Amino acid sequence: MNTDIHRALTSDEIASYQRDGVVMLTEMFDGDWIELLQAGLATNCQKPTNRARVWDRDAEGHTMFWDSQAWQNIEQYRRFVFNSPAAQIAGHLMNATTINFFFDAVFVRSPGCRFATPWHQDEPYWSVEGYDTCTVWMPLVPVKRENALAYVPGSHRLDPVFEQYNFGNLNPDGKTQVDQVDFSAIAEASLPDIDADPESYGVVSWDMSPGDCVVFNSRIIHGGSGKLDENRDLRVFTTKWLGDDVRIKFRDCGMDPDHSAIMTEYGLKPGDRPGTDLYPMVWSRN
Ligand SMILES: O=C(O)CCC(=O)C(=O)O
Repeated sequence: MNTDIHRALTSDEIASYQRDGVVMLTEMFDGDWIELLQAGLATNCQKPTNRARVWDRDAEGHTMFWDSQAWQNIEQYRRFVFNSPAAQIAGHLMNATTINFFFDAVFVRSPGCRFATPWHQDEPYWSVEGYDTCTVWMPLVPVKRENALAYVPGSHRLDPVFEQYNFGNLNPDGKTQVDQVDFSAIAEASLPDIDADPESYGVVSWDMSPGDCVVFNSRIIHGGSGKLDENRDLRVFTTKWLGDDVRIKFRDCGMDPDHSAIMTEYGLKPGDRPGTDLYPMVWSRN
């Protein structure tokens, strides 16, 4: 298994990430990493964490399953977090001195699932704050551009606090203990209506194969994905990474996922640099 970066990032790729807040990188992970993650995901789906839930179940039984922070229980995820090139890729794109791991999340759509993820940013929901946060989004099966996650380039630099979707609403089984957010008291603007005119927002997405990844700044507006043909599923593994300016923040509007309780248990408080075994430092420039 190749633990080194599979190929050097080009200066154009780094510039695209810095300018647009998103870049698609082809052939960054060799087949061994994909097989490892596929095995990990199979275990994860059989033994979900207590955070897991179905986000959507339609009348025909198509589902979208989500889980998060399973890496401590799933050996394959742990190996990926500590040994794969993902942290190094994040470090180079964010021009970081150190990279800490934040958490994993999986998005599993059954064949024919039409569910599209609502447009949103990530970082405003999180129990941390910082510009240098990113996600590595990896499909473990081939995905067509129209079914892959989509992004609004440059939107990571928008200033307003947006009124955003409460993902706690995605819960057809009525599972309790779901993280809730309510941005209404702090929102300065509505989230733009991207679907009304995707072209005018310059929305991008890509055809992707296993081994490719999209890295996106956690403040970029992203959504879509899904709308699958009956013979296509979509299994996505994501990891979230923290660069230099990130600090713990507990938000009055709620957090999703809300790590405030476990952070407190680990002695982390607002203003601290995320660390400890919960958010291990995985890469440093030296
Ligand atoms: O893949 C998806 O549908 C959603 C992914 C997402 O929103 C994320 O990783 O932040």
